[in-house]
Amino acid sequence: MGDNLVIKILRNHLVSGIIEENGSIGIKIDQTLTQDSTGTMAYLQLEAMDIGTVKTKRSVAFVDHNMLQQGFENADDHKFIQTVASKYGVYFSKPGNGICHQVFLERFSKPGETLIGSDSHTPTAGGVGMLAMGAGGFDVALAMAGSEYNINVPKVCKINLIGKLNKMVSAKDIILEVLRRLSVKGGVNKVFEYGGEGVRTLSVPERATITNMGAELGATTSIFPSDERTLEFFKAQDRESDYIELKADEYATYDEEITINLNDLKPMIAKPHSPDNVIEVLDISKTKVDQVAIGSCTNSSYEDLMKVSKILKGKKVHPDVSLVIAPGSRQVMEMLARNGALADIISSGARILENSCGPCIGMGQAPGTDGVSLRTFNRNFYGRSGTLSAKVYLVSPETAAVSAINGVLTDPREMNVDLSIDMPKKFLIDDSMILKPAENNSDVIVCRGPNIKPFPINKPLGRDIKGKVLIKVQDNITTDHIMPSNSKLLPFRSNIPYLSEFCFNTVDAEFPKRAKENDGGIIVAGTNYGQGSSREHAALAPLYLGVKAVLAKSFSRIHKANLINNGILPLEFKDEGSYNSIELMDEIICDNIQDALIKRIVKFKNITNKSEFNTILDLTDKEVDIIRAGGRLNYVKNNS
Ligand code: MIC
Ligand code: SF4
Repeated sequence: MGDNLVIKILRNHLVSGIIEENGSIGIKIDQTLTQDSTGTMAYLQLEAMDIGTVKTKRSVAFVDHNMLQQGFENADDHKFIQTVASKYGVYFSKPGNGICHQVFLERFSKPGETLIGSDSHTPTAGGVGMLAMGAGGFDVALAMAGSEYNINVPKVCKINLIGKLNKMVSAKDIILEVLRRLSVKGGVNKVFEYGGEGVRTLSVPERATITNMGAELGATTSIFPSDERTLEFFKAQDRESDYIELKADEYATYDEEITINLNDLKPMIAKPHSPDNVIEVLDISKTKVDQVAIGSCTNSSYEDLMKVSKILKGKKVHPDVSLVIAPGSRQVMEMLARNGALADIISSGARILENSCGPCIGMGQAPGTDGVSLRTFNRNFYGRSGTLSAKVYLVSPETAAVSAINGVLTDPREMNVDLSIDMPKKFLIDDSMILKPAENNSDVIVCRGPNIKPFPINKPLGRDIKGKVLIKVQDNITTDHIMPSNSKLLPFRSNIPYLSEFCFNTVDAEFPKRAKENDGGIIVAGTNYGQGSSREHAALAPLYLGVKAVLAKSFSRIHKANLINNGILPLEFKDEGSYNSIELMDEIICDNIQDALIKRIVKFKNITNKSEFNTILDLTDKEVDIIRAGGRLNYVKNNS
């Protein structure tokens, strides 16, 4: 018997706890990343901790989300992040340098190291054998301050890849197949470790597509071994010295194992409005398409866009289709420009966007009314595109490009193009848009625009928890439902009072008003509550509106941590009947919450319908103390 790769990395980074089933551990974090839409808040929290410069091996701040500068807000936030990064010892990747995950993979990733990022797609770096996890901004700020990162010991599931992909079938189809089999909650408390002979048929960018979208499984992270293909990538990035070989022991054991035969895979598609709503492209081919969008941290690598350019070369985008393309990084864009591929793309009639998240986060390119949009992205949650009536489908770059030409959804295997690419032995290396932190940080003045408002801080927990049920929602509610993002709202990520007016906007626009009129209250939800984005704002806005507890059938990992960090109780229903017994605006009370914290069972009385029910508080002792203190900042201050 031997160790799998995940256990090896965890063991090398273990700071507290024991690696055992259902255990909770603290690990050392080597690197952190932030992006601008969660970063402003993370750096405000870092400042509030008052720790001097960061204690990690390397921390990087990216600007890639809030790129449209329709008013002063985003530009001010970029300046805040640039100056605060410089002051606290953090590298700064300027707007225009690319999407955080793509640039991190190219320039900073390191096999065997740990990374947390204030973005749920941080696992992208698992493509080179990093143990990379998404986290709330506060947890990232704490890691920068040198604290351990706490996680539940995950189950390790091996995904055994055998065979080789057929022509026009791609890495995106592999992860869509995994999502089809396991669903958006199939990965909760698991790490997916890829292995088997099929691994070596996949390049690093292909592996990164898979680990990136592993986030949609609700997984803690996903990881590939680091092998000769990884070395190839590091050599091309002129970072051979960052490479080490990493693999599982020969007789490594796993908690679960799944096999995917790559030879059998077909082009796949996720239908609206969930990434696990997956079928074969052929099943709905000929659906009329209005918009095609290629890019995002899932599919914007040099390799992806070279394939797209080969498909588009000498052809024209269908007259009824708007094709938009956003390369993942400046490195990718410049290489395409220099080798002529960009000219082929432009000549086809594609619209070129800047190297950023763009339409993936609703920063422009919202589809028209009832529009059908095919996207190479990772999320198609309701309303995320900016158009509530739009139908967003997730596909591979091959399917997207071929469909853009035909004007209807097309199985790319219908087109006969040679997509083999000679990968350059050396990528174009120019790190001039990555700014080093100041050598003398006392010289740096942090610029703070007027849109940056203080963030809400909870009060220590009292004797009871009492309130009205302000909203009752179903299963799989995403943080996009709780705290929507689009080009109009994203500029206010550092202004919680304003943002909170839009909390649950696409589900129930009356929620903020109801919360204010009732002096806060309780949220009731189904399974997998808070899946998707890591945005802490989905906890901060409810906190600002006075939410004291969320009662759900189950929680997503990152959102649960965000609730705890903000002192909001995450409670799990014991049975379906309890969930069913509660109605909107019922008044519920637990009159001895302090005692309940010790027992980990919280008993509620429903004053409105005179019933009772129990909920479970599945927290570690430290998390209970954080809740008692009224959130992480109070806890850190009390314990320093
Ligand atoms: C996303 O893809 O949903 C985002 C926007 O990148 C988020 C971060 C955010 O909400 O700012 C994420 O994935 O964590
Ligand atoms: Fe950006 Fe979209 Fe990736 Fe989120 S999923 S980091 S919005 S490209």
